[in-house]
Amino acid sequence: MILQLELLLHLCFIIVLISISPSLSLDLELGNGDDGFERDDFPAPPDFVFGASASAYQVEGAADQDGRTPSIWDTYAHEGKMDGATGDVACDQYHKYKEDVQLMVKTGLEAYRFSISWSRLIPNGRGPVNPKGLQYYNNLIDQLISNGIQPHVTLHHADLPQALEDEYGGWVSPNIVKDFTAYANVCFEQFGDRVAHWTTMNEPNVFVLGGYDIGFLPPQHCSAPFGVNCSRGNSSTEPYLAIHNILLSHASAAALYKQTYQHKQRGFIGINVFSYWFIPRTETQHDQVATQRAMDFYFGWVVHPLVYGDYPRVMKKNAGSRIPTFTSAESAQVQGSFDFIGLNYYVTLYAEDFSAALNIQERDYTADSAIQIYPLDFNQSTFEYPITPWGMEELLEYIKQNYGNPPLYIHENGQRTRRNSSLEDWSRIEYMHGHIHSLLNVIRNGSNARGYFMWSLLDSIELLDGLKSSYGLYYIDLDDPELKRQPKLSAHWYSKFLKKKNFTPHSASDADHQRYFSR
Ligand code: IFM
Repeated sequence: MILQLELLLHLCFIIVLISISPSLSLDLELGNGDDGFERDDFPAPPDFVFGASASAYQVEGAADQDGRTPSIWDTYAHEGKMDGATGDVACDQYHKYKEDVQLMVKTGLEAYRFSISWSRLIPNGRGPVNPKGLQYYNNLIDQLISNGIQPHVTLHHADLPQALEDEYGGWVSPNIVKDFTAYANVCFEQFGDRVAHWTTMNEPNVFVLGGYDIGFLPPQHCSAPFGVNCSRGNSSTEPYLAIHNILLSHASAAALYKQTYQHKQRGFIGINVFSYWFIPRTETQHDQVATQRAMDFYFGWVVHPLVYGDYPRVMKKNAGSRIPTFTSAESAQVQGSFDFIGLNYYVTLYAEDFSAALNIQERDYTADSAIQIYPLDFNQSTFEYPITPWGMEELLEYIKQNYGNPPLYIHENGQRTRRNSSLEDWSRIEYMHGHIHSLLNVIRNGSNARGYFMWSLLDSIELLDGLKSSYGLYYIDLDDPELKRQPKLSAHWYSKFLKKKNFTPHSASDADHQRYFSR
């Protein structure tokens, strides 16, 4: 009782302090206390880095400047599909990169993960390199390095050049392998003397499902009844075809890097995958089997071929002849074609058996998976993700046990809040605090994790909903012509942590913390 009263008084005290002076309260609340872990508990850079992530279309802007041509996201956004938002200006990092690097320094970031806009570097996807595009990425990389921030570069973050989509249908054509490899070659050749961490693709499983099955994301391929309002596509076959060509493109670029560049540039190449962690909706045998199937369909679709040279058995069984077969040469090239796996983890979901879907003659990927998924908290009225770091622990343990414990980066992890909501983003602090603590637990348990990148440095254009949500450490009012960056509480908190001070996110109760760390 006394303890509760003390806690209540303490919380009131914090609220009063926050309303009087945000910076004063920050120093008091984020700089004190000891919750049992700090930056130095993790390996030091370069063995382990903390950073933040972003992607070209979401932050760069300057969409039609200096020779850049449209990507499939420009087309989609200009058709009004992103709530009226476009990446035409976005956060204008193209012009404000120096300012943004200074924000990173101020925050204490050790690494910055960004992507290259293919159609800025090689307009039209193939052919001559755009000198101004080259100059921009050279400038950004140099700026990062001269400020002691490690660049981690993604080659493809959902923004395929529109020209390649128009010419041969992009990822559904095998022609893409040659063009992607040529693009990767330019990047390795031009930037590889300074960039040591290359990721070929960002979460292909998400952009393929959105773009080729349900068809609500670019390039909007789909077929009824699985997706509607698409002018082309085949939801039963194209998602499988697209992932196949993505894996072959990744493997081809990785082979090129390993054969031609790695020995002199001493870098690493990997691929990124999005994954939920799943738990069975009920304790029935059916739901338990469905939960494993969910992991095979989400995570295994991309990672199984990389580790074992083929798709998970259950995917081949359920998709039959619709999932392409690797020739033995392709399988050999794909298997082992990575130095690390990048993981985008946000939340844990329930999986429920839905084997009835397998009785339907014509199926898409979702029907083939024969599962239904649900959020953990059915009553959740807020926009924010339930905080489930224990799911990330279990996912990393699963990868360790089933996929040979590869070197791994958490490439994306972050809390979603409503755009233009409070700068006092306690839920983001609680979210990051919980996940970073969980990461430490799994590292202590032998997981081969090498870094943590929060999503995202800035409130950028959100690919999934345009202007509804934001993930940034720094708030930007996208209507402000100056696009001023303003730190949220989470930026201060991350900074305190990275600068090796102890911290305690006092807005969560001890009970909350207990809840985050165990199921
Ligand atoms: O903003 C996206 C990002 O582009 C890809 N991963 C998920 C993020 C949040 O939705």
